[in-house]
Amino acid sequence: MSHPERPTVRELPPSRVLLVDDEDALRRLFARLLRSWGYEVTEAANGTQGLAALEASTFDAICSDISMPDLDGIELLRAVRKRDLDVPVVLLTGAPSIESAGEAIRLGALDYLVKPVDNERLKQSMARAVRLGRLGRAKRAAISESPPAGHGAGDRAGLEVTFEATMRSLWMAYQPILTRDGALFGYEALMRSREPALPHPGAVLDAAEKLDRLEALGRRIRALSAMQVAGRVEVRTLFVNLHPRDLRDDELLSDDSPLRAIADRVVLEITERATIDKMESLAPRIAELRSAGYRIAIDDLGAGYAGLTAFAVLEPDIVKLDMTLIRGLDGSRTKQRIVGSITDACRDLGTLVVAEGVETRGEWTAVLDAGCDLVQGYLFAKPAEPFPAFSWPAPT
Ligand code: G
Ligand code: MN
Repeated sequence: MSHPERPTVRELPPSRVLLVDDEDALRRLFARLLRSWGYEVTEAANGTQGLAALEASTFDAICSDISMPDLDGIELLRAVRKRDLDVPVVLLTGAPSIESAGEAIRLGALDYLVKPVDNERLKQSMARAVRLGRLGRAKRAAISESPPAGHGAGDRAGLEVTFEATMRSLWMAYQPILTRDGALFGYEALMRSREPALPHPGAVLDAAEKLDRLEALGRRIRALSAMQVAGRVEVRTLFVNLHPRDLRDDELLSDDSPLRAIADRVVLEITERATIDKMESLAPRIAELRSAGYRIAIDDLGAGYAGLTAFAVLEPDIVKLDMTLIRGLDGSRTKQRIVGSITDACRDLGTLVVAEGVETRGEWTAVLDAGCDLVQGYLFAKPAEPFPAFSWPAPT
């Protein structure tokens, strides 16, 4: 039979507090208080004893007097920080001074209380100290048990290591883009990572942005895809995604650039999501890229930005409709109207329209009805290692 009073939450062991004060009577009083609040207390009569206790075991928090002979509270705090211990320290003083308060803050004391200390104030202060101390311990335990990836994005050094591993593990997936008749038009190159800590392209881009490595990432992506496509003459057209930052990289135009060497087969995809600001200043750059032989596509058209700025400035050779417009196109009159008017406008301008993210036969039929020139999506082929085959199912 189970015990009805058994607690459902696992009980934590009592938090451990190191109490340092050279006045015996006062120390005993504080110790009694701390124990009455449920802490396990170790007493030290001065800073040197306190330091010895810290070397012998771990504590969740320290409560220390400041003025003590030999090693005082500030010196103790300094010694603690020098040992890389981030245990929270609450300082008590009978003789407050601006100097000691300033030094306490600089060394990261959690609190600075003036004697006679209000019990309730001390109780709150110690509760906070112990909570933080426990958190610090849990974090250190988690870090020491997990590989560098576990350090999380907050740890720059860890992120750098992970990012370098990602750069080495980078590979390009390709997804076919097909004509209305099911002929191969080209492939879109899509960045993929084998690094478990940064598995998604979005996470790789975020890390590159945080580390200011977007340029290196973009160059690697372009070099890899250019290398894989250069010798494959059957790949007539290669679609490459550019981060808005890549537009500024002169490498795209350099004679040594592997992509530039095949520029007349390359369509640069510029996402509508990010280029909306400073669009005008892009115009000269786009012109340069065009004269180098590249074609330009607007990616993710209709992803939420209603304006036509991107269209007017880029004068794209190709537009790629955002997947959200394609999803359920067969069932939505509104989406059909939007897609239909885009394809009408593009026909007049001589711009080809790609329907991206076609997943079902129904969507496919609707895409053809709406007048899209090119199709891409899981229905035909998922992105895969170079160069995936595709299927051409009979439309419904
Ligand atoms: O932003 P951009 O349009 O470049 O993103 C293309 C992404 O869409 C790729 O990561 C690719 O894997 C994914 N994708 C390609 N085809 C489909 C599809 O049919 N359905 C869905 N949900 N995603 C797709
Ligand atoms: Mn794209």
